[in-house]
Amino acid sequence: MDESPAIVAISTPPGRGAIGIVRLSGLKLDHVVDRLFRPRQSSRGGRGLKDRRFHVGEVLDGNGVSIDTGMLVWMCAPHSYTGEDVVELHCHGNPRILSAVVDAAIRAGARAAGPGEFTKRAFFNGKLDLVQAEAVAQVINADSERALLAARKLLAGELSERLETIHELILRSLSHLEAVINFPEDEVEVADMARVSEWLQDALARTHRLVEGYSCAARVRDGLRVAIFGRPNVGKSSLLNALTGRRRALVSPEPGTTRDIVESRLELGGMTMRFLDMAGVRGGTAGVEAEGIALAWQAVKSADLTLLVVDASARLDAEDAGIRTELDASGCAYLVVLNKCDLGVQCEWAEDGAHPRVSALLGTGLDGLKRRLAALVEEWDGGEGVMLMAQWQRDLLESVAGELAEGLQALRSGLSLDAVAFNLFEATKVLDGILGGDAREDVLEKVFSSFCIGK
Ligand SMILES: Nc1nc2c(ncn2[C@@H]2O[C@H](COP(=O)(O)OP(=O)(O)OP(=O)(O)O)[C@@H](O)[C@H]2O)c(=O)[nH]1
Ligand SMILES: [Mg+2]
Repeated sequence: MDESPAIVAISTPPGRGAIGIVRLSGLKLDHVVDRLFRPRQSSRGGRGLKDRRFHVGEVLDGNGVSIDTGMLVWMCAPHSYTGEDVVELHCHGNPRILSAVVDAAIRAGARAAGPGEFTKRAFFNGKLDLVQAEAVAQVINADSERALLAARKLLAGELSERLETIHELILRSLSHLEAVINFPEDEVEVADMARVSEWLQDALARTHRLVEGYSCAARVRDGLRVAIFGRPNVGKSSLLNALTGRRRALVSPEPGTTRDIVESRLELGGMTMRFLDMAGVRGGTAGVEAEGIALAWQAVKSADLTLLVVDASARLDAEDAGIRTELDASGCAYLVVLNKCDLGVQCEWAEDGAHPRVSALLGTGLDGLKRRLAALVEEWDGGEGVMLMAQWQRDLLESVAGELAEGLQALRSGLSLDAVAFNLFEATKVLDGILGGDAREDVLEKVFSSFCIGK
């Protein structure tokens, strides 16, 4: 990015705060800073602004008039986030002040930054690879403890390292193959080809592990979908409200109250749970209620877990049993929750003592239910090895796996080594694309368009 002009953006969130930060990046920022900032005499010390030090002074409008008293820190190229000169102006966190500073910077020759443009420059200047650039957005957007941890692993380069290991195994195989292709007269040991095959199998297994971890990663990032399901009037909406501590869904003694799906979130066991309340299921319905029931079944089938709520104060209803049979048949993971226990427990399912007993009305038993749910999180999390991939990364890795499998197949069936080498070469190209060595415009667009301005 030779002729990249200086860019400027507000880097703190919209609204008021104790401080607000305006950030600039450019190849040389001296001329912009001269017009934007006048250090206090004492802070100038006769030696000008120093690299990586805070300086107190007046933030100027570009014509020498003060907008605010604030602080400036200057990070000289190349040791900065973007690899260019980076300057941060820390002002009072009033949106008027901050936008006046941005205007002043623009008058002094900078231009307004687009979404993710600082990180894009960091990427182009080799400060981060594309996987890490994507991770920056994930770190900012993570909304649970586990999502944040996973995003930080990406930013620290754990996924990049794994991809590089795969890349390395393929390159090693390729260079072996090329040697054989170019010097066929040198007797090649059969053992050599066996080693190539081992490397490729290792690469394929590693790729598969990453691809398979995607669904866990998506759950860690987006939250678990937990459907609250059951007959009408058993207290599903009451349970949604009680669990999440918000009055999100309407509650009434009238069966058939809820029709649409209502979502409310809560972090449990470090993971976001997206509780979904829905219409109660019963036979003989028509119209909007029947539509609501169809929606509910759909949601249950795509949920990670279902809470099958029953009214424990009454004998079991044939409809409860019917719903449970259907859940069993469809292979959905579910947990029976006995509600309305404050009215006494009559329900046959309570006899084995295995199911959580709650009263959504009084709030009793909810801690126990939350502990059960939090314990389940470990099952969904996928453990240490799971990498928080974006879908486009997963898709590209699938094509790496495809090329590797084809290459291995060709090697085993004794096809020409050129054919094998071709597959391996394709696989390395795709891996380069993921890491950004050979990034396509559409991939860059995907990564950086999800950023906020100022990052
Ligand atoms: N005693 C008692 N009443 C409850 C409890 N939970 C819910 N209720 C009452 O049961 C009635 C139905 O509650 P809702 O939460 O609307 O039930 P629902 O399952 O969402 O019903 P639909 O939306 O019609 O399917 C309301 O009158 C609630 O106050 C509970 O734990 N104990
Ligand atoms: Mg309801």
